[in-house]
Amino acid sequence: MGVLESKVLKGFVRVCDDGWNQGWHERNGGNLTYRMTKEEVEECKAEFTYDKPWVNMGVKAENLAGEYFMSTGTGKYFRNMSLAPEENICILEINEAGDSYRIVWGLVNGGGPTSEFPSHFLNHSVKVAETNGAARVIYHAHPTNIIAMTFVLPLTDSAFSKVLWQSMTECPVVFPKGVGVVEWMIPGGAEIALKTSELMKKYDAVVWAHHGLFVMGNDFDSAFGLMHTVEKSAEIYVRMLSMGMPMLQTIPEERLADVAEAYGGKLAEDLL
Ligand code: 2HA
Ligand code: ZN
Repeated sequence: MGVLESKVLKGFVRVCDDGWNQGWHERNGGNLTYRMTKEEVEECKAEFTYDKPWVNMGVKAENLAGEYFMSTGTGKYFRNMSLAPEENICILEINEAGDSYRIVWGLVNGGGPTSEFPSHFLNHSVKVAETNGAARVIYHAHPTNIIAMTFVLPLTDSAFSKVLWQSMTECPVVFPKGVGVVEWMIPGGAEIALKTSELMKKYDAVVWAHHGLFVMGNDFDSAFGLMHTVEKSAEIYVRMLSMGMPMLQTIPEERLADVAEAYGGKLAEDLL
């Protein structure tokens, strides 16, 4: 079976289509990376070529040496992914030092992986260590309401976590650890990558002020679901503020931990 017929590519492209349909990916906004399993690499390997040059990433993660990643291409549009995956997506091999990649499949008309690959790569490294290898997906999108919130709330982990937990009852269950917040920074480089990966040691979702959201997941469903849940909660909060009526009631702060606990989770109460 070839890459285009593989289940993993279909799952990858489905996230891109779903994100586009949610309105989170204007123009070339957003990016997605997936760390392939050994079995998936074996399944696709017949189509890999090893003649492209190694590219140094400016960041290093020894625990990702020799891994293979599927990545959206830099400058590519999410709305086009499903039309021509081989033009818009690539598979990368990481070298033995864990500091360079080479393209082994895809991007047939040229190009490279997402400009945010350094951020994705360091976040993968943090999450692989934390989850003992279970974590596979890093997803970045530009959801409208979470971005809007970064103009009116203090840019702190506690302010965002509390508002998001209180705006929809599912939230303390879905992300009991809360969310991290990175102040406005220039996207695409090592600096924002390091800052984000520091926060990813504590959280599975990190807000980039005036830009978007980064999430991790063990699989496509959990990464997409986390993005969707955070943005849905942000949307409810923004709509509530937009009604021009005073807030009469909300989920009691002192009960947030009980919601998480009812579903087996533990709320990061230090954020309250
Ligand atoms: O891929 O979203 O953060 C474009 C971006 C950069
Ligand atoms: Zn972005």
